[in-house]
Amino acid sequence: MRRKICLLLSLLLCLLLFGCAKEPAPEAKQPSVVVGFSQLGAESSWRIANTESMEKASKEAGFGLMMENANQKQEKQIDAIRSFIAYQVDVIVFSPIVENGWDNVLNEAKKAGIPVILMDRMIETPDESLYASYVGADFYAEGKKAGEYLIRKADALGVDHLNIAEICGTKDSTPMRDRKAGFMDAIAGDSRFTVIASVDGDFLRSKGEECALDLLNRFGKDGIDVIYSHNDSMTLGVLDILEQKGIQPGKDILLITVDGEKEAVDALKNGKINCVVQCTPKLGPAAMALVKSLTSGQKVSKVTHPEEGVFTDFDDLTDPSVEGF
Ligand code: GYE
Repeated sequence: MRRKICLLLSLLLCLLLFGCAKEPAPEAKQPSVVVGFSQLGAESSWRIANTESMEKASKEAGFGLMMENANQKQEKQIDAIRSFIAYQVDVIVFSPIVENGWDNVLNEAKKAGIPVILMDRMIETPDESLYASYVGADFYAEGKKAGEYLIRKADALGVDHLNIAEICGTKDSTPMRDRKAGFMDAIAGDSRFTVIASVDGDFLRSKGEECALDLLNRFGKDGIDVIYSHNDSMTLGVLDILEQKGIQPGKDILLITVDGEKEAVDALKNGKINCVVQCTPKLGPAAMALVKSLTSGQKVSKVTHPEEGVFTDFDDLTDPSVEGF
C-alpha cells in the first residue's frame, strides 16, 4: 500500500513538473535585413513625421531598424554611420544635415561594401559612387513654386512694390540652398520685388519667433510686405509674434511657407498664411523599397522625387484634398 502511495505521489510530481513546465521559448527571429538609419534631429513637425514614416515602413517591410538621432550635429551623424559599419548593417540610410563633409565616412561604408541611401537631403561630393540612391524632394522646384505664387499674388493685388524678408533653414543644407535659389530665380528680373533681408532660422519655431522680432525691429511693420520662410515651423513662430504685436498675418504681411503640416494648412484655411508649398515627410515606403531592391541585387534609380503640390489662397480651400500631414 505504502509503495502504491509512493508511486502515485511520484507520478503526480512528474505530472506537475512536466505538465506545468513552460514550452522552451522560441528563439527570437532575426530580421533578414538590418537598416542603419541616421536621422539628423527632431527640429520640426516635418522631421518627427519623417521619423515615424521610416519606423512604420521598416516594420511593414519586416526589416530591422537601428536608428540614431543626431540632435542636429554632423559629428553625431558621422559617429552613427561608423557604428552601423562596425555592426555590418545591410544598408545605411541617412538624412545629411548639411551637404559637405561626408566623403571620408562614406568611403568607409563603400570599403565595407554597405550601400548608402540618402533620404530627404543631398550631399555635395565629387564621387557619386559614394551613395546608391537619393530619395527626397526637389527643393529647387519648391522654391520656384513659392516665387511663382508671389508673382501671381502681386499681379492680383496690382501692387508695384513689395519688400520681402526671407527666413532661411539650416545653413548649408540642401533645402535651405535650393529653396532660396528656386525662389530667387523665380522673382529675378521683376522690379516689383526687393529682398530686404535673409536671416537664419535653422528650421526652428523658436528661431522663427526671434527672426520675426528682429525683422520688425529693423524694418517696422510697414517696411515688410512678405515673409518667405523655408519651413512651416519657422512660419508658425512668425505668425505667433505678428499676432502678439497686433499685426494681421496673411493680410498686413503675406506669409509664404514650405512643408504642409496640419497647423500651417489650417492657418492657410483661416487666412493667416497665403501659400503653403508641399514637401512630404512620408519618405519611409520609398526608402524601404530602395532597401529591398539593393539587398536583392536589383538596380535602383539614382534620384527619386515624390510628387508634391502647392496650396494657396487662390484655391478652393474647402476641397478635402487640401490637408496637412
Ligand atoms: O522642410 C524642415 C525640416 O529637410 C525637407 O527639414 C526637410 C526640412 C523640412 O526641418 O521642416
